Amino acid sequence: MKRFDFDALADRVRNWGKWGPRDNRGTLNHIGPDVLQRAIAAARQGKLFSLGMRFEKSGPQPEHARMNPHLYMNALDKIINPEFPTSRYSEDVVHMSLQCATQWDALSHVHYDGLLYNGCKACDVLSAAGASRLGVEHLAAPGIMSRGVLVDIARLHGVDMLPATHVITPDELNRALERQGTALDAGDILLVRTGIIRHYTINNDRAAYFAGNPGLAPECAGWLYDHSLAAVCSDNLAVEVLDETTLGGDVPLPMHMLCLRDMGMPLGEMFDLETLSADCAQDGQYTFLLSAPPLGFTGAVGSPVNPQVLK
Ligand code: UVW
Repeated sequence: MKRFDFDALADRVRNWGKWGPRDNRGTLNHIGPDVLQRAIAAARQGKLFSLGMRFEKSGPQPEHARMNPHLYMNALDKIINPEFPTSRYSEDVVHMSLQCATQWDALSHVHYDGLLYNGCKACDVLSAAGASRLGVEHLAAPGIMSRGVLVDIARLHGVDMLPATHVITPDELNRALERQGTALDAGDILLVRTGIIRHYTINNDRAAYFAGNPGLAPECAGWLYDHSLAAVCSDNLAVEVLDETTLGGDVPLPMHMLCLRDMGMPLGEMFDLETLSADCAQDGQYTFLLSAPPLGFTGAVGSPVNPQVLK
């Protein structure tokens, strides 16, 4: 994206100061009691779904990328009390990149021109010990819960999976919602389905999952802002399209910058929307209660999550 166009859009969507100078939650502030009541009302059938990948050694990250989870037992079959030797316990440890599979990006994840969301100076906030502002712990409490809305772009085009080069426009988001008969409200969390996760979850092909991704065009940041959404998630790696224009333009990863840094909108990535998509197509209900609290790692710039949907 050209820096000139980018700057105009960034100015338009910037939410700095809107929820106070010490705010760490950005657009999640759109989720108030009314929004939560509406979210609860969307759970009416008693159908439960997980949108989380498994966290395991054979996870989605290819070699030389982020670290897939490595789990080992640090206490194995241990006796609790020698007087009762048949009562035992085990414990485990995991080494992993916090952003290796289904995850949230916190508002401290990216920045440009030396500033993070709300005008926080990167040099003051970021250190090897973590982020002193805008860390994921602020998303973990009181959590991330709202009405979720699936917008199924793959189904709009009648395919299981969009091609890696597909750039989703605001017009396509509108057309998919219209086709589904779904209306958005302020505070909703949008789940954008591209189907690209099937490369990993169904075809077991990590390389294809990581070889370019369909996703949102940078212009969609303005659309998300205009709808006062609380967050946006997708089944792809980065919510935004990953191609030479977004990785190599004047502003690399423009949606990340516009959403996280300017708007203060958390990004949810690698959400597995396949089972949910099939169910929504079958019953015509594309709205639901979504609960997706990250783990409260203090100072972390992202977190694993097991998002849950209740219809
Ligand atoms: C990418 O992998 C590009 O996105 P993120 O850093 O948000 O995971």
